Amino acid sequence: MNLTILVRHACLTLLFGLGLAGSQLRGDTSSAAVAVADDGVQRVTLVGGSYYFEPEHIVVRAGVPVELQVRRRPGLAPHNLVIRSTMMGLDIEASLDTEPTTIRFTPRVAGRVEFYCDKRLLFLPSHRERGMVGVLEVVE
Ligand SMILES: [Cu+2]
Repeated sequence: MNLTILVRHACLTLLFGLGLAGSQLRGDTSSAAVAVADDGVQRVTLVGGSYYFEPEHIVVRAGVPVELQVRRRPGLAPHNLVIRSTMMGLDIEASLDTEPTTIRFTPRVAGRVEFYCDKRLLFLPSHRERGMVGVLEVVE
């Protein structure tokens, strides 16, 4: 009897552990370390939806041109992309369409900056507050 309870507990622990591992894996796929192409450009695709960015973590190199291809998932909610960092020399604000648009920039220095959607409906929380936010990480 006691053994049955013990085994059941072990099974639940295992399932819980697997569940955590699963969410960890999902988090990993949402991160993109961008490779430098033969022509010296770092190309990455960023998709916005209600209310997330995919990937939500982008890693690029400082001093190397970036081509960010952005679009949004179909839907009624308007979305945009804002990336602002005086230090990195970034001042980007672009509305997202279902058709891809290319944004070009070269981050000057290493660091981390949040990218987000600043849309909001009336008095409701902004899309950024609802989770439409990610991190652009610039490394040397
Ligand atoms: Cu939005």
